[in-house]
Amino acid sequence: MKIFIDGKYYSERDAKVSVFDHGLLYGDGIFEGIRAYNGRVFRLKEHIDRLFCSAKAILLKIPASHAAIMRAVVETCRANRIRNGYIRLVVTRGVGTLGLNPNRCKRPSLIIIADKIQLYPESFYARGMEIVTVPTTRNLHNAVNPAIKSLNYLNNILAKIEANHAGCEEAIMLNAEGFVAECTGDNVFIVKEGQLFTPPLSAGALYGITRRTVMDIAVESGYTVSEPNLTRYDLFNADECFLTGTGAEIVPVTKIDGRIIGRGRPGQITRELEEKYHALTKISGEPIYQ
Ligand code: PXG
Repeated sequence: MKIFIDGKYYSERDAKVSVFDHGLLYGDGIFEGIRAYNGRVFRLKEHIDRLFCSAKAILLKIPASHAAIMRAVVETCRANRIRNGYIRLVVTRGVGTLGLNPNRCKRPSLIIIADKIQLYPESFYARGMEIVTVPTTRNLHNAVNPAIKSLNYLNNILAKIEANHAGCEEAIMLNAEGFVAECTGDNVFIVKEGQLFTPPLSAGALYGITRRTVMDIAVESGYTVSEPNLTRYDLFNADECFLTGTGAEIVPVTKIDGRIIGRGRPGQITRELEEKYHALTKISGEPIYQ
């Protein structure tokens, strides 16, 4: 595997960052998780847009232009002969001194890893997955804003551990007011009486790129999509529920906190959206090979 670090490629063994990098010392940095399908990088522009928005929010100056990062992602995929895979893009604050001061970091580091994707088990897609709500809440907007895809994911990791303790692979996180925000690495949707609902971004959800894509597909297919505040009650009484994310794509949910959702199997609208999403991933994206 060839890993891109600040303009050069390194083998897996030699791809290293300093112990003085503030990405490691303080989680001071940002990332993106992107997928390649069928020789194309899916929604690349949108991921790089979000990377720049995260950077702006944490006052990090990315040491490359939007276009240069797009090119570097495509080139790293090509260098690794990726047709279908997963790309992790990381920008750290860079090497500094012990102490929080980001001004001591001379230059941010840009890392690109293009690898295979680790997926949820096939049975989750075939039969639906069971999830739980957990005690750890989503961060407040005036703390580390949950819209920032920062390297500080400890809040989500704690929620994931809580889900694992309950025997589940994913957690529904509520915000401090008790409204549904999202999962630890996926956005959440419900279907009720033929309409789609997903929590508003103001509830503390990440501006998910799969979320946006699924909303667009649903509207094109004639469904109404709205973004009201949702409570656990709304989830329990939904006809269908599914999660969206770059890694998960669209995964049906059939049980939440012990309550069976709808008929206890993946719903019809969920299936229709899955099919349309997969069709789109096959034909859309930035070509890796000319
Ligand atoms: N919410 C959170 C908190 C996320 O981290 C999503 C929603 C879905 O967003 P996209 O844009 O992917 O539709 C994410 C993204 C991982 C991993 O290793 C998870 C994500 C991204 C990359 C890697 O589990 N989730």
